[in-house]
Amino acid sequence: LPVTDTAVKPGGTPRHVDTLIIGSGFAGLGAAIKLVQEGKRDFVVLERGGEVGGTWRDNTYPGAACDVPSHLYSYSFALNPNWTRSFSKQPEIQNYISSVARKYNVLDKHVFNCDVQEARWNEVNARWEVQTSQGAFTAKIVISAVGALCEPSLPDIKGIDGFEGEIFHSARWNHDADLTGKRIAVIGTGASAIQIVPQLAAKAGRLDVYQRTAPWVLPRADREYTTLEKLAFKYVPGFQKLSRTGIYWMRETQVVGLAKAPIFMKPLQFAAERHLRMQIKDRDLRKKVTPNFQIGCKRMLISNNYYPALTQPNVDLVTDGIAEVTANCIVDRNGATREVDAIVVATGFHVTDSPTFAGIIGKDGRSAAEVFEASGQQGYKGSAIANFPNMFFLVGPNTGLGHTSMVFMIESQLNYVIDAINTIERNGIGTIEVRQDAQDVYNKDLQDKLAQSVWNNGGCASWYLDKHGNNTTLWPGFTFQFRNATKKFDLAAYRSVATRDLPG
Ligand code: N01
Repeated sequence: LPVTDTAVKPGGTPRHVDTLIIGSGFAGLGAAIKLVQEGKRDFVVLERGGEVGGTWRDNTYPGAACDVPSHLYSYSFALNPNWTRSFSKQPEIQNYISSVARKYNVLDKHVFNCDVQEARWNEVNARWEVQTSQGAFTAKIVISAVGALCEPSLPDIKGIDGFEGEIFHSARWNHDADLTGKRIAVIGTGASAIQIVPQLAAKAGRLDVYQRTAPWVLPRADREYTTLEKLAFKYVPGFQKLSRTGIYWMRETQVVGLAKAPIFMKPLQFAAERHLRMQIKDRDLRKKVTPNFQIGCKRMLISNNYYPALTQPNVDLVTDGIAEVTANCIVDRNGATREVDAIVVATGFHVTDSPTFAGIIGKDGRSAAEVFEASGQQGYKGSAIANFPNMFFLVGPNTGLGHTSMVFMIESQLNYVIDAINTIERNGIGTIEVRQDAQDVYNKDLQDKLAQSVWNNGGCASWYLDKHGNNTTLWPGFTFQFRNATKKFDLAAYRSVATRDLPG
């Protein structure tokens, strides 16, 4: 993709835009498209990578694929009749996102390889001042669309920095490293790791999988679409929408069990237990991979080849914990030492403690990191946060999901944020900020609901919870309830100042 906007130079006069979008994954790209559709052209998208795609651009590890069916995991306004299989692989999803960016003609609004270092609210000028690796910008409105799963979390293990072999995070795969025949360790057994392990098992001389917590794994109903289905998706009116609606409701039924009544999760637990029994015959190994928490508490994983990979003669599941890494070995807590040539760190992301929070400085000079430290990561409808005027968040606090498509949530937020921007324009508003009391009431309700959920009570530690044990990431209801809540921008929940009344 071309870098089409190089108008900004370090040290030059800041470039001013009405709206500045940070990030161009599903959320930021969607915002750009919606702004254009509303006839708004005075905006820019700052993207630290070299192309659109966000997490789907970054996660190129072998086996990377989505665990939500593609016909649902796509924009409602850009359905893709050409998906080749039920659960698409990363290259196909990345191609889809790139093709949407081209089709809707928004690439010339992007500044690629542009790392946003700081966004600071200037109260006097009622502007955001944004410092980037490609110079300074100012904007009336900022839309933060950086995503929740974008900052790799590296394990704090003694000696790991001194490891002399190949070492990289799952989201920063080193494709130049030839791992064929090598002794490899994978740290972690989350959604990324269970896709990587079967691929590495097929090529490694020896593969050690370091498991801290055994995940629940369900069968993956993945298959290539038949020619007939492909034709139907393309040519039979309504077929694709029908399929999308079917998937939506099938997934949505899980909410009852996840958010309210764990008894409804029992059928899924039986399915997972059966899957384990069928795929692993060795009793000791089976015991090691049997989870010790309620299904759904952590992200439920789906795979048909993870358990079989663990049974391969060249694969060992290590559950003794890691005490230390040396120049060429991993030492477990029992003192056993395993030599390795490469370590794949599949240890997830900084979600509730993202380093990006430190670079957003709000109204009273406090950063988002400081605000969240004091009161937890709270927002209003996941889209606005008190203390951060004229800033909207996509995939903000409590908009995450453990069961279905994030694209649905993103599109709900897009409705809300675009309606907010139109409201600001229509009413001649200069600054707008969600009222603290509205945010507090909203969060009290969320937390009351989350208190009944399996995510909070299921006996696990997960990235859904922050360091205080609060669930600041997940939406606790049906996604159509979030869609309803974000249908219209509710100005009454905000405090605003008209442009004509601003001091400047
Ligand atoms: O990360 P994770 P992920 N020492 O945080 C372990 C989405 N996603 O990249 O469970 C040893 O889930 C940690 O152990 P524990 C999806 O939403 C989707 O896999 O904390 N181990 C865990 O096993 C997903 O939830 C798809 O005890 C350590 C693993 O590392 C999210 O991304 C594919 C450790 C981290 O798992 C993140 O998934 C991929 C340490 N110090 C990702 N620190 C699909 O759609 C952590 N661990 C298919």
